Amino acid sequence: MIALERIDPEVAEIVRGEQRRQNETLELIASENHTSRAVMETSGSCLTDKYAEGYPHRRWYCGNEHIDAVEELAVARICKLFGVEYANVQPHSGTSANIAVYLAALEPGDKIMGMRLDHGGHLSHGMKLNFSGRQYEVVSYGVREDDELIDYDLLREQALAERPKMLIVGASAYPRVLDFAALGEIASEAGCLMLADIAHIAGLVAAGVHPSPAGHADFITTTTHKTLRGPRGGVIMAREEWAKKLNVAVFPGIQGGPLMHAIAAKAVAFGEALSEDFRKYARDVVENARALAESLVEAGWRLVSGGTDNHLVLLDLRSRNEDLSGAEASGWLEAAGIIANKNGIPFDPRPPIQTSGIRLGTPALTTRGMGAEQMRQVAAWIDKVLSSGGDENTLSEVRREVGELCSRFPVPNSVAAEGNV
Ligand code: DSN
Repeated sequence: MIALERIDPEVAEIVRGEQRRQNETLELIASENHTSRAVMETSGSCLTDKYAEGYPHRRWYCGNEHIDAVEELAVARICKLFGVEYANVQPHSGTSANIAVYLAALEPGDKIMGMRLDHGGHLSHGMKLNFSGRQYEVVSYGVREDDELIDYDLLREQALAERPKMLIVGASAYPRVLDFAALGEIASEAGCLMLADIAHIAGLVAAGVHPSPAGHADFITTTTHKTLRGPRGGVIMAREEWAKKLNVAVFPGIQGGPLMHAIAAKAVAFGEALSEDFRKYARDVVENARALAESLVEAGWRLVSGGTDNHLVLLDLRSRNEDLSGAEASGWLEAAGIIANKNGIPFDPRPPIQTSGIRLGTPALTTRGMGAEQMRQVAAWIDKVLSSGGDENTLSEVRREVGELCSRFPVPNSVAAEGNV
């Protein structure tokens, strides 16, 4: 940050502050992670200066030989990683990737069937205020009330009765395995297309720790910055037969110039995800989530669906304190240096701004090198904070202990990790 320090000390101080915050707190937001220095460097490279509307060797502007090379590399690497025929690495985000799929495969007013947002789905899967809920006719499926799992028989009946044009599967807060093979069969039986949005679990899928939708879904979309541990962005994958329609849907359909610094950083992250180290990382993410879940259950907290198969845990606060909301609990945790988000739980009596749950994820702590021992400690702190009634002394005491643990596990992309601060 030498130039930034000199030219704009005000912004430099803000960036340093954020880096300190990341280093000194525990990041348990399930959708966040810490990228490698290589991904970070590429994101901040000269590729940010280049306009490259179009696709490799078919650009609107000149001077794209290096840009073409990096986009082709990103595409080749992600196709290898997920075993797919086609990928478009230009979407700016996961939602942009979904918009492009809808634009390529649906007409306004077509029926889509996605998971309810309040049962763990995503805004772009048909939420009424989102473009997806306004542009298309939406039917939603959810989880069973008794075990909080997707009921595949019920989903099949609903799909056969509703005959949507597209079944959308994937979630932001579902702690269990998604059976893509069963979902693919349901989609075929109902005669509809299937989109698997694997934004949360992409890293686990890439590493073979979660079943893959490849071969079962017509379209796969993902973000690149969650368990996949790349820069912010999105990707679409499909069979080659969809290539032309999807390419046109992304550009010129919904985007202009691609963010080439982000695409180059995606290439770096996909290269990292192809390594044996990354496969171990993904296994550790899941083992850590299990260790966190088991310790929370031992402390008397109820988890949605009773536990986890993936990287996240949804804790039902009512199980120990009927009066504690997710909004209040996440505030106490933040004061203690534990960063998590309030999250609705299935059949939540509280509104989304309050919620009865908190969502906890292990991707970022696992990237810092933490293991089961640290997860048990983190669970003990969470239990202590949530049982404290918000007592300031307790929160400060935990905050100090959290700081000590953080200093032993610096964020890998930070200067602290290199011993420079
Ligand atoms: N905001 C993301 C999450 O936290 O899951 C989903 O887009």
